Amino acid sequence: MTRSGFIGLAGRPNVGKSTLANALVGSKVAIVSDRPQTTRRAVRGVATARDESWQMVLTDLPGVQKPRDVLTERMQRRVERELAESDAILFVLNGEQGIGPGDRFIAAMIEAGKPEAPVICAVNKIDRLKRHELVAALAAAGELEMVDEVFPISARRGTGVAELRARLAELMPDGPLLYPAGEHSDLPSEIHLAELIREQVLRRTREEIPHAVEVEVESIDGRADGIVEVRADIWAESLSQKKILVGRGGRMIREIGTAARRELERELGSKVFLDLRVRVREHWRRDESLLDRLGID
Ligand SMILES: Nc1nc2c(ncn2[C@@H]2O[C@H](COP(=O)(O)OP(=O)(O)OP(=O)(O)O)[C@@H](O)[C@H]2O)c(=O)[nH]1
Ligand SMILES: [Mg+2]
Repeated sequence: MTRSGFIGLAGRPNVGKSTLANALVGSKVAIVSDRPQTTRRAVRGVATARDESWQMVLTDLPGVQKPRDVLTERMQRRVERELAESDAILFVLNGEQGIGPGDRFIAAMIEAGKPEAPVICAVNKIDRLKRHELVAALAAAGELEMVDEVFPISARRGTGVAELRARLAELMPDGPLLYPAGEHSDLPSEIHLAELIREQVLRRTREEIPHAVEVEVESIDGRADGIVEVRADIWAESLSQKKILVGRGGRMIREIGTAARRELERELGSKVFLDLRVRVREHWRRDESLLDRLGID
């Protein structure tokens, strides 16, 4: 008999949920950046045992914070729905920062949403902690009433990830494998490639720009010469943002394009021609039909 199930990742923005999802899956399913609210869409990452005795489907979710607009409202509702349907909840804390009001808000949300699912707490970024700080962080996590077990980890370095994965696998209910064993993610390739481009934008921009930018891949075409042609638009919400993204003499967009092309080549395993344009689309974050099309629900 095999075991399989769903695990929802919850936690404040920037605590390392996507880094952890990638580490548990063993493949890059979600983009990572040091800008808060990097993740906008729920991404399912699939981890399967080598002997195919279990499978867990990890749903990497946007970091929870107070909704500001239609985009963040949608993100929040999705988190609540996903957690309600999970077989186990992985609650991620930033061990560096202690437990704050944001963490308590999420703890209350988990408790209200699905009290019967086991809640595993991962205290992340322990690579940054001194021994006594680690002890204090683990004790604080253990005091949260809804938390059943606590695991110290460094998602970035991989410390403690194997132990956490083994425990999560034990918590999966009996059931058939839900995805083919070689599959790591459920994202359509247009969206995954758009995310890889957006990751490069996030790395190079600050303040309101990371929140204002969205990327849409228009087409992916394999040419006869083996090169894959990818056309994509980067949207800004204003002309001044567009100017920053293009940069003086087009320098910024060239840098983004070169870095993104390398990422796409690694992902697709072939040479890529990337045609990248910056466009202005005012208030896209409030445009419900557009958010639908982008798969942000
Ligand atoms: N030092 C250290 N940094 C980490 C670790 N895990 C993640 N980070 C960094 O923390 C930042 C945020 O990581 P993400 O994985 O994007 O965080 P997230 O929780 O998915 O953030 P949102 O999608 O915005 O909610 C990135 O700069 C990561 O490299 C870790 O174990 N140690
Ligand atoms: Mg994330």
